[in-house]
Amino acid sequence: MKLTRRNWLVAAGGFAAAASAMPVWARSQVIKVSLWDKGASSMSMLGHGDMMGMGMGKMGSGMPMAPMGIRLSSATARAGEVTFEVSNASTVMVHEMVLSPIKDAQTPLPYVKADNKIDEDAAGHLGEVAELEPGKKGALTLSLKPGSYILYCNVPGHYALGMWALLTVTQ
Ligand SMILES: [Cu+2]
Repeated sequence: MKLTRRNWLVAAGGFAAAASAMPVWARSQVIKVSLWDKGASSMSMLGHGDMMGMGMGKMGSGMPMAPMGIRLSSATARAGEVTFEVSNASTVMVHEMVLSPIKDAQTPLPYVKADNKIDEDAAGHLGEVAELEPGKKGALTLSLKPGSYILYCNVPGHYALGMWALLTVTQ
């Protein structure tokens, strides 16, 4: 298009309208991640994670029984830059968020039973917001390809007690 003064104004006007109609996250998407637990009572369940069996492919996170979990503002994102704004909603416990790719929601993640945690290196560690004190926040920005991902807390015992959530990234 030849930019005469008149159609330049039209183009600029159109751009301004499109830009104002476009949500802020259109370029860099933001997913809010809340790391939660049921307070002091959930601490008594630590060490029983294996018995509880709330890891992926077993019982879903967010089940009423789970004493802790990860809540996402969106379980899907478009491929590209994604910013995870992570807040530890706990009043008593340190939590963190680690991101790994997964094949599907049934294949178990590599788990180190002795440590009661995921083998992050074997799972494929894409990034993390490590060990947030209660009430603290952190952020992580990654460029994600289409596929399935899992976000989990790898503080010993927490994954098995339900601290994980799935994220699907689409084209
Ligand atoms: Cu945790």
